Amino acid sequence: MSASMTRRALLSAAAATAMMISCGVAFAADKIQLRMSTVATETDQRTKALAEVFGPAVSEFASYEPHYNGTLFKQATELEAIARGNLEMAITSAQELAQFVPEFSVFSAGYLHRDAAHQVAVFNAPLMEPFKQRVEDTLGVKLLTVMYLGRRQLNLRTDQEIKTPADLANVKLRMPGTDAWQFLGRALGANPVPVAFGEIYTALQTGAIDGQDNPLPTVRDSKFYEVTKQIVLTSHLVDLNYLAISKAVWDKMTPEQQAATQAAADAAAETARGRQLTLEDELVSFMKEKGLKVYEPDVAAFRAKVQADYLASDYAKAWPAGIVDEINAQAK
Ligand code: KDO
Repeated sequence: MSASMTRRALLSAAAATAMMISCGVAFAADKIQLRMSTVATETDQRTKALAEVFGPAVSEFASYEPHYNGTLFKQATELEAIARGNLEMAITSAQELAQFVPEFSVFSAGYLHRDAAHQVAVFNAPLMEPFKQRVEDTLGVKLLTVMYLGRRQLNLRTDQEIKTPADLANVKLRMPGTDAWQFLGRALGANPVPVAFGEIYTALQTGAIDGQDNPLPTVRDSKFYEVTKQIVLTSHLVDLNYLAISKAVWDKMTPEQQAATQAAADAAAETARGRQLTLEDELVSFMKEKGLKVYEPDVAAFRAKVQADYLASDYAKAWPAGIVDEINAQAK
């Protein structure tokens, strides 16, 4: 091959590459950017399902860009970020929404949702429509789907056996930072301490807190079992998160794109729910193998105190009349 032919070939290859790159850039720029911020890890079942199921399903028209471990926005600041147009998507919670739409605190109440199926039934029931509408009107946030986090259990670094709420009287229990979370900690009988999710491990390790509460898959994923001694199976909150998207971004989508985004969100949530439920069943033996004590306390005593505290609280004053009965009626 002559030198000039090699040069011509190289030049045309370079030109083709440049064209591909510029097309690619133009193509990417045409796509809807969906930055998703969460404090969850990359190995959490929900974020994994979003990356595996949601991202690919919308990839023709949107670029799904997840940011984990609170690196883009800190815990509980994501909703404001969406409201201000600085973020497109987040995994949020009823406790966070309650800061802006007080009646959402009903979905943060302990011993209310029975299980994962109950969460889905409630989210899709007509009773949920005014809640979703208020979030759209107040924050410009659309709640796409409900994600199952799991049954929250107490996970302590102390040895003392916990039977009833009275046994938690002097326990410094880490709860997430918002008021609705702190209230749950007090309703359990503990002394709640606000700590961001990403700081729990160190706080347990150093003894800044006596314990934390999260579902077993989270205890394993974030390795809290390494720095704790026991798990008390209170199941005090069948916890949920919502996948949230900016309403402004949603409104710019075509009806076909909206339908695809909705279906992708539901499919990812369904995948994650199945995996999370399987893990919850398996992880009791995992925790025991790791040397933790795992046992049931007097759950009826916890349920009675927690439910009574919620019903007597200021939160309950913001709940629409009859809503607890309507939520209960969605349970199978
Ligand atoms: C937590 O901070 O304990 C919590 O479980 C609260 C949930 O609402 C959710 O934010 C969750 O953290 C993260 O998704 C990490 O699992």
